Amino acid sequence: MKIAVTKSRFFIVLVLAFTLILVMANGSFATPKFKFPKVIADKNPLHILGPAGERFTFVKTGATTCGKYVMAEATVPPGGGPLPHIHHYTDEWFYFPKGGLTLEMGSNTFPDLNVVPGLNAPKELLHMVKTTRRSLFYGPRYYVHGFVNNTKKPQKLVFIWTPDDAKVGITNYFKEVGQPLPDPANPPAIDPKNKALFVSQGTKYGINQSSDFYQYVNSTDYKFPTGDNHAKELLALLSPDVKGRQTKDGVVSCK
Ligand SMILES: [Cu+2]
Repeated sequence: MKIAVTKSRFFIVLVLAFTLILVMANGSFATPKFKFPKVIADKNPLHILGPAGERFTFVKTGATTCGKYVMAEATVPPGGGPLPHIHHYTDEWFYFPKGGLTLEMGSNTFPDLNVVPGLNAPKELLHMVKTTRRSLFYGPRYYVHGFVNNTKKPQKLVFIWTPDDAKVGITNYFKEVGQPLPDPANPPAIDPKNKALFVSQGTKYGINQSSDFYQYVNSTDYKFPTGDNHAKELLALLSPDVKGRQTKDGVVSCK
């Protein structure tokens, strides 16, 4: 009997070790595929070229979601993506329809806008993951995070930030630091002036934005934490814009 128990324990340990090896070799954790709901876009959505190269289409903003969230679809060119940064006022979801992008996330929180890793706090170890098709990730406020397109072709990404306050929301941040994008298929070259604004204007919107990859970071690994992606909360947040509660002009009545 004792031998049988010992054998089964040994077998469980063997399976766990084998799974861990597979996960580490692959460099990414398998995430359940997320079915992104069809959100009814605002009419004449705002197009902005982000200083990190993202071609944003702001499908919804705080102006039409009662300040609850902003949703942007983005195309990220090869090499594009923001350097590590921290949000203090907003939580963020990242949805990767085709995968392809590499997401980065630290494990410690930095709840004070004036306490910055590498400046007056220890630098962060950043965990990376090569995202897969239809994966959804949640990035709560106060964590160092970023992403990069390490592939040779443009990659898609959908962002949701919550809330989107009229004064300090993400929409206004990108309006101030980005460039107008009249034709998303033909983006202009990124102006260094906008890259500088991206960093210098961040704190006004509750964002610490680094200007160098290793400014907040001391090292990286591929041990991305398998946390809750808060899919249920995201679906609840988006639901007023999925189930047809809009008025004719697409604006939800905000009471
Ligand atoms: Cu972010």
